[in-house]
Amino acid sequence: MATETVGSPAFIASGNTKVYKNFIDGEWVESSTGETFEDRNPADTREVVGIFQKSGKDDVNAAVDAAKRAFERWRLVPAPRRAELVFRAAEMLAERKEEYSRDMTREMGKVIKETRGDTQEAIDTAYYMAGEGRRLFGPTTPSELPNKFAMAVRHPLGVCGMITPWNFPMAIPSWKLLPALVCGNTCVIKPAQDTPLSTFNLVRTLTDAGVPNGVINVVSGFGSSVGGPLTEHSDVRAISLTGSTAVGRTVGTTAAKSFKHCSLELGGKNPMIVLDDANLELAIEGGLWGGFGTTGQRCTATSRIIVQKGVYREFVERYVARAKRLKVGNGLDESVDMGPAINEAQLKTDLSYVDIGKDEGAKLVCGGHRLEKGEYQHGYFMEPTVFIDVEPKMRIAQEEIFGPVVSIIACNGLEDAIEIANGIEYGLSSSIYTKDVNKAFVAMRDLYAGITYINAPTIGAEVHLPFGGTKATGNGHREGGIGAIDFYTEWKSVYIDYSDKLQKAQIDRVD
Ligand code: UN1
Repeated sequence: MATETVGSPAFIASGNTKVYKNFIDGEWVESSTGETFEDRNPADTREVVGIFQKSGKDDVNAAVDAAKRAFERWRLVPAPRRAELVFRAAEMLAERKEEYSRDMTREMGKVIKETRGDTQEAIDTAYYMAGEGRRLFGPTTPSELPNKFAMAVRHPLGVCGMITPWNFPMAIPSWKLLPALVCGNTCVIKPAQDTPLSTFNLVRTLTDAGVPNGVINVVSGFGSSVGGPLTEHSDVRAISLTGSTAVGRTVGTTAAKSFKHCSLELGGKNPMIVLDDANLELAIEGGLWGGFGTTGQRCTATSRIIVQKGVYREFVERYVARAKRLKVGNGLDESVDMGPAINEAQLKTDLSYVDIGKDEGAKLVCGGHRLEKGEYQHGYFMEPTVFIDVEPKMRIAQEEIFGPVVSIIACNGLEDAIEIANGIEYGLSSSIYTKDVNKAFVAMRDLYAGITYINAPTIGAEVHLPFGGTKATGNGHREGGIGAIDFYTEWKSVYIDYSDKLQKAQIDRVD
């Protein structure tokens, strides 16, 4: 097991609470600012899960310098060898899965079943990317000239900066770190300030598996003092951010100034269409899981359900009855369906959208309140909330809330549903419930989003397929699958002339 004893270099004990350090050049170090911040349990804010370094620009600079030096060695380690370390980390993560999942529920709040899934997603990514170490294929192709050979090879970029969110505290860091490592890059990661422990757990596992000093560096802290300097740093060649569309706009603009590769995975307002011929029970179950799983705090959350008029009343009645029965509570209790919001600011946002929805004239039929009594008094809990008779242009149907608030919209049929589904600024995930194969294929073609599910809700992406979206959801890159390898490498075309003559490509041609 990975349980640390007090006196570990990774942290020092302060009473019952561990003070975690930054990880730079293979050393656990305190931040140059001398300041720290607390990682508290959102289900019970009396519990401090850990104390972390509140780092600044000097820490970012030290981490980037270390990563830059390490790159000179790491890029020369053969890719299959780099991948073996990632494979070993997968095996170790699998052994540590329960411990790390419990840590994650304590720092993030989502229920233990889901944090086990999050850790599993990092394990899956590690096994998948370990395999890529023996591929990293590039094309070879005939040259247009005699006695000349042509091929394209993948090269690493150098130092890659990563800024990760709190909703998938281990899975999303793994989507970024593991392909970057296999491709031969070195990394500086800034974990979300609400959930740094899970990133530390992942990085410690990679280090235990043998990833050398300086190849991965962790600098904890806040966006302005860590994320900003990382994005601006001239030695950082790529930035990968998962976060809000507003932050993405800033990071993208800043990264563009120094021509960094930049991957942005941003907001969503994901529609699930339910047609008259759908298996209604399946759609209800899917809509509950997609809407209230992770307390609605997924970029892929099913935040809009668009239901055809023939089944609208029945769907609403049964969906709401089930939503009312969901058990809210501390995610470490296996019987709980939905944990708290991540923090007070998020809870306030969620509740503010309840007022917005009511003011806009949508009908609140479930939830809408903070839960504050008894077992809830020390956490950021809220009832699963459902609005019905929502108009497509209302703010609750347009804006990403990132909480347990579902908007149900009536539609006339497939065409109308697709128009409503696409009528937002985002394009991450989408779904349709129908038994009609023709309608399913039309939806696959016409839903303008990076992901479409048929007869499943908008969540549940697998790591070997592209993950990302259209419009304000991103800037055209995809995580997961081969897209990640594309992002963390750049092409070099190589021409080898064995003719012993000067050959001039297009110039030599005689028509
Ligand atoms: C997210 O929505 O923020 O697709 C990430 C899923 C997970 C990842 C979601 N594998 O549900």
